[in-house]
Amino acid sequence: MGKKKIRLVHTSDVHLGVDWRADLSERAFSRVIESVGLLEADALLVVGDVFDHARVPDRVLEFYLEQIGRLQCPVVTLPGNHDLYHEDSLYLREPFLDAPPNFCLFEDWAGQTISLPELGLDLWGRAMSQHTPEFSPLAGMPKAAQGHWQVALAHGHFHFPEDRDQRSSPIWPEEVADAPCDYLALGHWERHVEVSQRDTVAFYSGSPLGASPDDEHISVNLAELDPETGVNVRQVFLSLDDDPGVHPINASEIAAGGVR
Ligand SMILES: [Mn+2]
Repeated sequence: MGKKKIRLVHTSDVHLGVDWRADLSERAFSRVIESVGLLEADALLVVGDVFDHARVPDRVLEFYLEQIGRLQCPVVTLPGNHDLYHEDSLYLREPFLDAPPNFCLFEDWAGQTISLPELGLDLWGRAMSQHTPEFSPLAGMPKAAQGHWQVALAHGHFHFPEDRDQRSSPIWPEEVADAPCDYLALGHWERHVEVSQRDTVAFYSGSPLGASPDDEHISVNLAELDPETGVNVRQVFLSLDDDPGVHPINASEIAAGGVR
């Protein structure tokens, strides 16, 4: 069977539980959840730093899971450096025992594939236990299975060729170029940035609010994987208010001040 056309919403760095604007980060994530339906996406990818720190109260964990429970489609979460996966990880706390069935989490430090056979999609990522220069988010990515899309999730710092400083969780241009995936969904940076190399399409989504030119919109990445036209990724903005009639808009409309 050949690949089919699928659409993925990609977000990261939501920082739920952040002290200085906890309410806003929750509203933003709730709009990310609604974007999945508005954009008719097949799955939601949350690429690290969902939570701002490991001591967020259970209420914040419950909020995240409740929001995921609003969707029918898979929601795949990769731990980041603010919400590490280790023995004391917040992902091992009680609320996660009651996670909705569509909640999927990368838990393997060496890397694991989460397969969504109904979409012909394999998702690969490594759970981060330590944010250090030695942790290599892309190391060990397997070859794509024939007839499946392979999308990789990675939370780390992309080093442009001219970068000289050694940062934690590094992602190098050559690694991206050689990565055997159709789309590399990145997290860790606040803003939306494309870092595609050769044939590998790679984007940071930016945080829902951090990539926005104001605090009245959120943005997400919409990745469309089409067997005929290839992989197309664009940044989509939505109004932060929950008027059910709002429709996705684009950045230039916001820049022009034409959207309320
Ligand atoms: Mn991060």
